[in-house]
Amino acid sequence: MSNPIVDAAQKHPPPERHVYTYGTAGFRTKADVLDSVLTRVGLVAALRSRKLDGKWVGVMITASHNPPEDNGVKLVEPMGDMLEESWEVIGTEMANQPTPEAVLDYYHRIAKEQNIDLRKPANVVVARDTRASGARLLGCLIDGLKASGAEYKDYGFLTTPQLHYMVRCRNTEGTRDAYGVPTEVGYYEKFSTAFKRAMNGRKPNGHLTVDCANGVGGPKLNELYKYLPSKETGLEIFVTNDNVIKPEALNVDCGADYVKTNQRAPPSSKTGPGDRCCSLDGDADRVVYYFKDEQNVFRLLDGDRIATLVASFFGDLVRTSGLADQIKIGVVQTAYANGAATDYVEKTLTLPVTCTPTGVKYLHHAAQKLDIGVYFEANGHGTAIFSHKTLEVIKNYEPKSPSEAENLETLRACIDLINQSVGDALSDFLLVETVLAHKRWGPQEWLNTYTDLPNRLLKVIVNDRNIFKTTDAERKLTSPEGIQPQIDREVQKFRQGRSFARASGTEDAVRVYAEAATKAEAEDLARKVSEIVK
Ligand code: 16G
Ligand code: ZN
Repeated sequence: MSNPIVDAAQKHPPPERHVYTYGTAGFRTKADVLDSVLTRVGLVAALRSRKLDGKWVGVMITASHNPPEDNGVKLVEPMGDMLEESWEVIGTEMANQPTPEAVLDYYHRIAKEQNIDLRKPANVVVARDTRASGARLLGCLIDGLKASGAEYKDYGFLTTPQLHYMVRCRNTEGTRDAYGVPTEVGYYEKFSTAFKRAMNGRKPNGHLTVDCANGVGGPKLNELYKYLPSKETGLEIFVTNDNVIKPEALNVDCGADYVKTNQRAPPSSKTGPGDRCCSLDGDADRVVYYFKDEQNVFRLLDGDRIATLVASFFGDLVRTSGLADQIKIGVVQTAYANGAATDYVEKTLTLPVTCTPTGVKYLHHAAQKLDIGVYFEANGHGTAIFSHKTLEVIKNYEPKSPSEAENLETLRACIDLINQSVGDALSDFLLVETVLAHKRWGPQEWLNTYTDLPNRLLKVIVNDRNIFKTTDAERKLTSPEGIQPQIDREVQKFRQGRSFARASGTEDAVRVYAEAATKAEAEDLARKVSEIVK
């Protein structure tokens, strides 16, 4: 007798001898080997939703900043968090089941082990970025969802953070924690209204050029911008690289990853000195700023800079609203954060810094432990989140003066302006524009807050990257044995030297980061450490 799950798995068989891993950003690889994975992710999503009593879970089809021929898929928890770690293992095991019958057996095994009642409803929200393979992969996913009897809501094209937003909205609808209206219009209205409130009559100083990586962020920004008419807000945005009709242009010579990795503006950029620019990545969950200075030199304002800017702004707002005794702010970084940024937060802003391993979920979890947690990876992934207690404090506080009242109102508006479910390039750049307008800063004043230590990132191809194990938030290697003492000895020879090596979670390589007092020393240190690792 035929079984719908066996049939679906049969319809989308895996290629031979391919091993899949649910990594830091879900499954991600060449799109043409992902059909079977998508069908099985549909099954896992249904199980996960049933495990959580039918709450909505999300499935996003995207490969972010990867080249156009790649694709990927990741699962989103009911409040918009990344999938719980034990379920990443389930995802991996499901993807690697050899036969349709094994898929069915595994499905039932998980249901049994996890005490999942398969008669319960399952609810899944799905969306995708603009990749050419997206439509086909969506079909594979839906076959899996249907086979497991899940209800699903397909939002079509969304940015990754919009999908996270929809999931959170759907699960909080009608409750005290209602996050918003789970529609695209609801998203635009929420963030544009919050921006206007947060600006409170201020106007941005000059225009902003936004490079959308030729990804889904382009059309979505154009839509959002309709809710922020420049006549009313003073926000003048030039949207560039927003061509999604040509999917082969995605992330090519543009986007946040290009800018951060090459430390230069996209070749198509035509901006002049002092013009503010920012670049999103292919699914709009990352943003970095940059500009050309008076000498026409490219200057990057990366995730570290956004974190310091935002943390300093919240520090001011909390103080000037009269809440400094009740709310503590902290910054969460990874080992890639420039030493000068860490120093600036600790010594100038006098705020505590936590360091976590690479990957949004680690930063997010660490930030959840703080009253206000500002977290950003240097590459531009990040946001700020407010604890439940902090939200209550801010909601209930009675200001003692007109100036406290005004600052409190700005703080309240910022809570709505920030996508609390995940780092969101669109919401992040509106926040940066807000802070710059309040501080009356241009990009040069922002850059002047501290001077980055020269640094170098290298990719080292090794025989087996899995032998590289780290501790101390990836800052030290525990395996292979004997390597860390050699790195330490090298580092000591350099002024302001710091270096670490870690296995990439997304590529078959080890990454080596080094910083030191001068560019030449940073390069030299990175090279020496790479030699040790090889
Ligand atoms: C993934 C992570 C990103 C991290 C990157 C590191 C998410 C959503 N994305 O793209 O945060 O910076 O991996 O890549 O968590 P690596 O391990 O290859 O250096
Ligand atoms: Zn991304």
